[in-house]
Amino acid sequence: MNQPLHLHVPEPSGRPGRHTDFSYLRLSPAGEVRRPPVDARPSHTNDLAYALVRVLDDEGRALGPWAEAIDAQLLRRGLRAMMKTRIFDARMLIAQRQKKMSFYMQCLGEEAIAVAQALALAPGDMCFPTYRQQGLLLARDDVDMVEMICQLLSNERDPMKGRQLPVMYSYKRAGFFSISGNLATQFIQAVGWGMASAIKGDSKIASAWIGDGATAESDFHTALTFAHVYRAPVILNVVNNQWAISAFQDIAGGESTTFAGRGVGCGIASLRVDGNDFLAVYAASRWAAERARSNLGPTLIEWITYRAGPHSTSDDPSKYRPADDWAHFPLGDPIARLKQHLIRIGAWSEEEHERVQKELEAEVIAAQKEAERYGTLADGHIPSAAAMFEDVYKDMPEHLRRQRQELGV
Ligand SMILES: Cc1ncc(C[n+]2csc(CCOP(=O)(O)OP(=O)(O)O)c2C)c(N)n1
Ligand SMILES: [Mg+2]
Repeated sequence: MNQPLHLHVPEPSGRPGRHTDFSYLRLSPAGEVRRPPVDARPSHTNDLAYALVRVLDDEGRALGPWAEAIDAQLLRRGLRAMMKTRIFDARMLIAQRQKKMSFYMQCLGEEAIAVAQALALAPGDMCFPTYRQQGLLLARDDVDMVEMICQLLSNERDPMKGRQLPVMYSYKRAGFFSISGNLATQFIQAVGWGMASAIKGDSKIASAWIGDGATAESDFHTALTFAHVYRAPVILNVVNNQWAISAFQDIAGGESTTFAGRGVGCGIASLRVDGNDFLAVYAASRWAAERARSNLGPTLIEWITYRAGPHSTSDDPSKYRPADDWAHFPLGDPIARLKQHLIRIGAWSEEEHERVQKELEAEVIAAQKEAERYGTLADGHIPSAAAMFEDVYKDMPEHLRRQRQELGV
């Protein structure tokens, strides 16, 4: 008899009390990976889907063909925005623990991905983010932090009127499409939006966001087919932060291949990039944006990063991975790495870092104080129940009017 068949079930090397062997990441040295011309054929990016585009080395030097001449002022803006995002997350996490809001999700360790891409896109472009791209909003100066916190607190000034989970923002004017809790829908929506932009003869592009785990949804694959066939003007971001709640990225199909490889397989130009390297994120985003804007079609970018915090305030990662895993993650901390680079080129200092940290903490605290004046979940100042009947139809139909009366609101 032949030997009995068995299935392979991927298992992470690290578990609570056992260190992760990060050699599975397959890193390339900084500066080593080539930069193809912006009009490269998708099949000519095959090697880039399995290597790792990196610019910053461990000493903070910018190396290789992806190291662009970037104005130091822009990099300082990027560092500030990442610091602000981290401070914002830390304060909101505490507010959730104080029961002022029902739920919160941090992007700790992943700040560079949203912030650098926000700086690489143009006004009018539309992002279809997940719940971990708050950096897209916090990198801008036209989104009021007070309003963002009101949404988190589900208070009387919540622009979503309590109809969305906290963190599920919506800012059309800032190119930030309403967040869907249904994973992977972002990809098909962004490809559709990009196709519509092309059908209208517009010049705006779309940017789609998805996590490693959510790529296992069929929407991901459908979006890749449409994007490839019609050469939709879209950036397809796959944020591989190694975890999908408690499921390791191998379970979604990251073992012995890459998520970027899926793109090349579908005829889409694809890059695998160090997501904790601000300069690499900025350069790769610009490359992809230029392709999209020049009718050269979509680009899939897999960002390698690490979800340093819990999945959400409802999660306890110490149950399924080593508690100190992030400290051993070989791509480090995006804020520390950009700070080191800026100090190295004489555009930042330890003193300035400390001063900006204090300034931003004061800014976030002031915004939180003001937002709390309009109520928190703890003090019951939540939107009126009457609001759930509004905005459903242009004119309220009779049956809803009756139901509202029955509720007495
Ligand atoms: C279609 C769908 N399935 C399952 C869930 C529940 N869920 C919410 S977040 C999550 C994990 C997502 O992991 P990943 O895509 O890697 O993104 P990350 O949270 O790591 O940023 C799951 C399973 C959901 N919201 N939608
Ligand atoms: Mg993930």
